[in-house]
This record gives sequence, C-alpha cells and structure tokens, in this order.
Amino acid sequence: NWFTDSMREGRPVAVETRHRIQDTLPTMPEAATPTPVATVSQYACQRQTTTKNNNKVFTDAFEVLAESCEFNEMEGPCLAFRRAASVLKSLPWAVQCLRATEDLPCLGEHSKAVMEEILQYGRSFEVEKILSDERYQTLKLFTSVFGVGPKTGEKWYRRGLRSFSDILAEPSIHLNRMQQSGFLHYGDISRAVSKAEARALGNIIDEAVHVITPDAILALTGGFRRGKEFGHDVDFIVTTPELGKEGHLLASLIDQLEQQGILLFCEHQASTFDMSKLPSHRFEAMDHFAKCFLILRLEGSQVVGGLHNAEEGGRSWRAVRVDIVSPPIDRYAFTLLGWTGSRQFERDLRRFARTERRMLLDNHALFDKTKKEFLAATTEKDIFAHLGLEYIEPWQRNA
Ligand code: DCT
Ligand code: MG
Repeated sequence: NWFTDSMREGRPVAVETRHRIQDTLPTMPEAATPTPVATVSQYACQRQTTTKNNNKVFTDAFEVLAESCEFNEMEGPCLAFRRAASVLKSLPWAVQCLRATEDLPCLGEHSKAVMEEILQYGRSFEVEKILSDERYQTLKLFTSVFGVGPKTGEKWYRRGLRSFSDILAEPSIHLNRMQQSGFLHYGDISRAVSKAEARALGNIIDEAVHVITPDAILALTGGFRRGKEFGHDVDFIVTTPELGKEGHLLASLIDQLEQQGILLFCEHQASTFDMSKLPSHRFEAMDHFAKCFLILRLEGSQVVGGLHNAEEGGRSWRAVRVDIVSPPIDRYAFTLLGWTGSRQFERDLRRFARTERRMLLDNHALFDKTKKEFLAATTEKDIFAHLGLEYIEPWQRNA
C-alpha cells in the first residue's frame, strides 16, 4: 500500500557510518584524542543523522537555549545552538569529555561551556534557570497552541496574561479561527501522533484522493518519512501525473473529508506559485504551492493497535493535525525534498547550495547563478547530484 511504499525508502536500517571515531578513555592519555577518519562537515546535508541520538543530554539543553534565544529575537545565537545540536545528533558516539569535541565544527565557546557543565554536574545551570523562568514558561505554553506564534505569545505575555484561563477570560482578546480550534482540541493535538496513527490517516487520505482521480499521487513527508516513531502532525504531498490537473485536487479532497464528517478544522491556502517569479532570493521563504492545515478526526478503530495514549474508557477518536501540500508534478522532487526536513537539514541544504555552489534552492526549484538557468529534477537524487552532494536517505536527514 501507499504507506509501505512511502516508508520503503525511509525504513531505518543499520547505517554504515562514515566517521570511525573512537571515544576517549580519560585514563589513557595517548588515546585521549579521537582519530577521525573523515572530518565532520559543518553542513547537515553532508552528514548522516538517524533518529538515534547519542547525545540527547546535550541536544536537549541546546534546544532550550535556542528556544529562549528565539523568544528574545536573538537569531544569531539561536542558530548557533541549533547548529551545535545538529552536529552532536550526527555523531555515532556519545561525547564523554570535551576533548572529544575538538575537531567538531559549529561548537562555539558558549556551547562548549554548557557541555562542560553537563559533563561535570550532569546538568546545566543556565538551562535550569531558563526552564524556571516565568517568561520562558509562559511563552512556551502559549506557543504550544496551534495558531499561536512567538509574536502573539509575546503580546499576550506583555499584557500580563500567564495562563490559558487568563486568555480565555480576557474579553478584549479575539482568537482567530485557527487559535479557537487550537484551544478546542488542545489536549488531543498536543499529544504525539504515532506511526500507526499516521498510517491510518494516510489510508484515509489515499482513499479520498483516489476517488477524485484514480491516478492521484500521495506521499508521506515530514518526520514520519524520516523514520520517526512520533510526530506533532502528519505531512503529505498530493498531486497528479498530469501537469495542471492538480489544480482542484486539494479543494476536492477537502470536500471529501468534510463529507465524511472528519474535518474538524481547515485552512486552505490557494496556490500563488508563479514560475516566472523565480528564482526567489528570499531566505527560508515558505513555498507558494496550494496547501492546507487541517485538524482531522481519527477513529481508534481505524488505527492498528488503537489510539496512542488513549485514556481508558475515553473517547473512541482523537483529533490530529495534518498538513497537505499540492505542487504541480514538475515541482514534485523539490517539494518532497523541502517537506521531508528536518528543518536544520533544509537550512543547510540551501546554505550549501548558495555558499558552495552559487545555486539557489527552495521548495520550487534549483537555480544555477553561474549558468543563469534552472536545473530540472524528477527525483531527490537528481537534486543531490546537481548540488554535487552524496545522496542522503530520508532516514539520515534527522539533523
Ligand atoms: N519545514 C521547513 N521549514 C519550516 C517548516 C517546515 O523546511 N519553517 C519542512 C521541514 C519539515 C517539514 O517541512 C514538515 O514540518 P514539521 O511537521 O513542522 O516538521 P517535522 O519534521 O515533520 O516534525 P514533527 O514530527 O514534529 O511533525
Ligand atoms: Mg511533521
């Protein structure tokens, strides 16, 4: 079926690691420096990063620091912590002493100081201070609501609001449709989505798109394509093999889901894609394809093994966040690559293209600035080849 097809490429298998780096034994000075066979690249798109994270103690700490920077609009330090975390995630070994990080890229003074604290005390005092900070806690809580970003969170915080009940009791606050649904389904959509639930949703969408056009193409993207066991949503691409025929596909799909009575929320953004406006020089620009942000009702009876974390004697269904994007078929490979992620992997693919190859990559296209031409691609492998990069499998993109 479609899910097995989508996952076939994404099945996590034992990967052959490029870096045979021995870890250090503190008691043996001559073995104290690891001997890297190959150096670790500063670009995530030149590293293999599976879902197995050997350095979670450090990367969790960096994630808190990055998030705190994000809340304070410190973009530079935020990115620095995310890059540091990403490098550590790619290591097939756990860092056990600071000397082992000597040859690693993207680890600045601050990151190393945090790691040293963790190595010495098992925790970082800076991170603990952030975690107990009222502003951080409140922004974290507010931005956990679907439709609430850092800007809205900050606005509410500045008005002295500290809890959901503060917000819901404030008559001057007007929640938009997305935020209303975010609060309504908060319990369900803040719970992780399991792979079995993602598969069940895939089957539902697969059936619906094939009623519309028998030749519809459906692909799973996002974290589940990278082999993750859990996600915060499920991401899909739908299109048709016939160029132009994808135009009404998404709207018809939404109608289908509505008729089935499982559409709890829908924000549909029509396509604003215009090939003549490319290449886009805007960094991290969201793509212009038709897309929708949904909340769907998923019945436990449709999920193999039942709903994830369902309360005993609770409801027979749960609400799940689903994103669907619908590009024209000739843009398919770029969309698949862009929506598979991870975010850090995508950032570094674009940075690599720009800096090392003088090329512009986004979810629409790849443009060669030297040749002043677009490079065609029908598969992700084509894009890696154009960039002169070794192909990285989806399950190795968990940067
Ligand atoms: N994406 C991106 N830039 C963004 C947002 C998303 O490149 N600003 C890409 C990367 C992943 C993909 O879209 C789907 O996004 P998410 O669902 O947010 O990420 P995920 O990796 O699927 O994580 P999760 O498992 O939490 O859903
Ligand atoms: Mg996702």
